[in-house]
Order: sequence, then C-alpha cells, then structure tokens
Amino acid sequence: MRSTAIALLVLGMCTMETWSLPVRSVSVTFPGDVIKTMTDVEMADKYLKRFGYMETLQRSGFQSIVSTSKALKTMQRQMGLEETGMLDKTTLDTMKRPRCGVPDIRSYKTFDGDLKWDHNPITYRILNYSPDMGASLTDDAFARAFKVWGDVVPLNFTRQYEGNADIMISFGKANHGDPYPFDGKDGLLAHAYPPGEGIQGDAHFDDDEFWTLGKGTGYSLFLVAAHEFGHALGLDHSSVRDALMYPMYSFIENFSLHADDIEGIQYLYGSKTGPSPNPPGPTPVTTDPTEPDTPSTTPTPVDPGSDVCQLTTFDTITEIGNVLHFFKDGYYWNMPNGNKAGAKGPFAMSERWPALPAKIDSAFEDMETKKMYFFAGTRFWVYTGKNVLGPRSIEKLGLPSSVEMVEGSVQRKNSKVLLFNGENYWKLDVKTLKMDKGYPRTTDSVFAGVPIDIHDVFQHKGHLYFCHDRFYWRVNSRHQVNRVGYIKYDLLPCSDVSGLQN
Ligand SMILES: [Ca+2]
Ligand SMILES: [Ca+2]
Ligand SMILES: [Zn+2]
Ligand SMILES: [Zn+2]
Repeated sequence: MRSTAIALLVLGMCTMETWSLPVRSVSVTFPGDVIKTMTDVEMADKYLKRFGYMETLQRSGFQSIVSTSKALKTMQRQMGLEETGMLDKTTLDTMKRPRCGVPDIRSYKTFDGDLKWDHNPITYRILNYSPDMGASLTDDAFARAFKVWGDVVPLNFTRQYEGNADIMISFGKANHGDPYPFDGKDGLLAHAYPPGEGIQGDAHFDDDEFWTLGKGTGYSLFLVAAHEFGHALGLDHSSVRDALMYPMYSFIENFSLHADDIEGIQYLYGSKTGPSPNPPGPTPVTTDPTEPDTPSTTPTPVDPGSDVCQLTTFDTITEIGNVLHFFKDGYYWNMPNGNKAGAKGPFAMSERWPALPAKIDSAFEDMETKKMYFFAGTRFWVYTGKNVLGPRSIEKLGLPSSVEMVEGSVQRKNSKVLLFNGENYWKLDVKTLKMDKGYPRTTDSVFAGVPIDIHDVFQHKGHLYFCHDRFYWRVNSRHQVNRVGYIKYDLLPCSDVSGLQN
C-alpha cells in the first residue's frame, strides 16, 4: 500500500515536468530566463500547473478559459486572496513572491492513509553547506527547525554524520539531481518530500538564494527549514496566512508555530506527553537579541583564568597589527591568524592601556601612525605606544551631543574613519580630526542588509564585520552582505557545540 502511494506520488509530482516541455517556442535553459520572456498569462499558466492547481493537459478555447478561471479561484482561496477567478494584480504579485517549491494541491491527496514516519527517532544528515553561512550556524538553524516540531509532537530528531538518514538535507542549484530544478535567485527557495524511503523525506535548499538569519537581507534558513521539515514530516501547505506551512516566505522575527500548524502535526503524530509538557509557545530563536548590550551598570568580570569560548558577546573587536583583538570587561584576547591553538589571553587592559575604563565601546588602530583610538561612552582616548591623550569628549570630533556612544569605528582608505551609532554613521578624517560633510548617513542605506541594532563594527582581512548579539554580518568591498555567522565559531576557534544553545 505504501509503495503504491509513493509511486503515485512520484508520478503526480513528475507531471510538474510536463509543463516545461516546449509548449511553445520557449527554449528551456535556465528557468529564471524563461520567466523573464514569458507574458503574465504564460507565467500564471505555468504557476497554476506547477503548484497543482491545473491539469497539465493542454486544452484550448472556451474549455481552457473555464479551467484557468477555476484554477485561479482555487489558488486565490489557498492564498487567502479575493476569489475573483481573474488574473488581477494582487494575484500576479502573489505569484511572483518567493515561495516553497512543493505543490499546493497534490494529486495523491485523495488516497487513504497519511504519509508519516512510523518510527522514532527520525534521523537526519546534512550533506553539504551553503557558502553564505558558517557551518555551525547552519547546523544550529537546522537543529532549531527540527525542535520547532519536536516541541509539540512526540518525535525526536537525531543527527547522523554518514550513511543513509531519513531526512537527507542538501543545498543545490538549478538541476540538483531530482526532476524539480531550482530557478536561480528568488522564486523557488526550497522543497521537501513527504515521509517514505529513498528521496522521500529529503529537503533541498536552492543555493542560488542568499541564506542568512533573515534579519536584513537574505532568507532565513531557520524559517525555510522549519517549513520544509513540516513537509518532510508529512504536512501539506496551509491556507492560513500566518501559519508556518503557508507556501509563501515571509520573515518573522519572534517565530512561533500557529495553531493551524500544531493541529496539523498533532493530527499525524499526536500531542507531546510526558514529564515536560511544553505548551505551544514561542520557540526560542537565537536571532532574538536575548543578550542586549549589557550596560556598564552590570559588569560581569571575566575570570582571568577563563576561556574566551565561554563568552558569548564582546565589548568590542578590532584588528591591531592585523591581529584580531577581542575586548571584554577589562580583559582582552588576541587571535593571531591561523593559530590553531586558539586565542591568546586573557590579558589585563590596565597593563597596556591604564587610562581606559574596563568597558570600552569601540576601538581602531590608525593604519598610518599606528595610534590606537578607544571609545567609551561620550569619551575617547588616543594611545601612541605608552603615551595617552585624553579622555576627550566625542563632541570634539564633530559628533552631535545626542550621540551617547560610538558603537563601531573602522578605518577606511585615506585616513577616513567611519563612526557608527544607532542607525547612523559619520565619516571622520583622522588626520585633521574633522568630520566630513554630508553625514550622518543611515547605515543600512549604504550597507544594505546589515541589522539596524549593531553593537560593533570592525574590519578584518579586507571585509567589514557588523556585529549583533553573537552574530556577524560580513560585508564585501561593494557593500554587500556576503556571509553571516557566529563570532565565536568563525573568528575564534571555539568548538563547544553546547555553547550554541546558550
Ligand atoms: Ca529520505
Ligand atoms: Ca530560487
Ligand atoms: Zn512548502
Ligand atoms: Zn530537489
């Protein structure tokens, strides 16, 4: 019975392929290119067939108009739009939004029996990684995505590092080894197969997308994975707009499952019983600023004997002599490039820079003069070797009195230093200590995609790094975010995986 269902399912999904046979004189090369040359009607036709709203049989004339209108109404109902049966603007716009590649209407739905896993724990394996996110951040996103479901049903998920797992997770572009190619940037983001043997249960992510934590630019790997794992556990798309299983992507910062998702998964697997009755509530998401900038009123002194990997955030990070330095509560560590043994330290700041307070907000080294600039609150200090100037008020640099701290300072070319505060940044000429005209500018208008609530900015190996909570957003020379990751696991050689949940 099960194998029949799977065979039919595969058949049903394969029909998706028929539309891409050259119906007209459209040459199928890259799906993204095809879309550009298609008219809206053709695009809609393709969409309705691809996502299961319309048979792929070619009809003509009146019959075709009737079936298209009916399919449009079904699609509009599914998406929570007004059921006009017409290809209106709202419907077209909805069709153009990024979404999951799994059809909304599946042809095997009429068969008895639900596709679900008959064993527990369910195993998964991560076959490869996207270049956009650090491996540990990716591992963490997938683990959290499984936990979303594991919190409400009696299922456990075990990661496997080799061999065949129930849910094989991979990133791929365009043709990636199954009959449902991805389509370049945007459009289809990912797809997953319902439970079963072989490719069933597997989840594929389009590696032409930019995968991130979802704040700012890119798609949240966690949210898309949580949705796809819903399919991998046997769920279909929901027509409830706020449900995780709604087919369209939208970013939610404080994610929690919708009652519709919980009802769906508990219908398949029952509700969670036992000693820890986790009420369906907000699932902790590490993109939350769970550790907002600790103000200096509550300093947490670091035990000098302690390991840098026990820390989650730093007061500031900066390169001194091309070596990254990590500052926290009066101590600092440095991380020589390629030092496998780990960070050196902690060293007491008071020995090297005795004039400084324990908690600094920002620092940079002037590349030309090798002077060190430190910022704490509204004051700054300049160290030339052992000699110190300051503290002086940051207002002297031309910052308005409303600026209470410099959260990030980074030197660029020609003695120009960018000073960051809140959503803004200024450009300082470090030779004249005068501010350039035309500032402040809003940070995200220039560095698109970095979060607005950054608490540190530094430069490392030619890239800018914007920090928020434990994470960094790396920006290339064209001001584009090209990687997101954990500071601890990418810039420090920490490997304590348990720390991921802290
Ligand atoms: Ca599988
Ligand atoms: Ca895509
Ligand atoms: Zn989906
Ligand atoms: Zn695939």
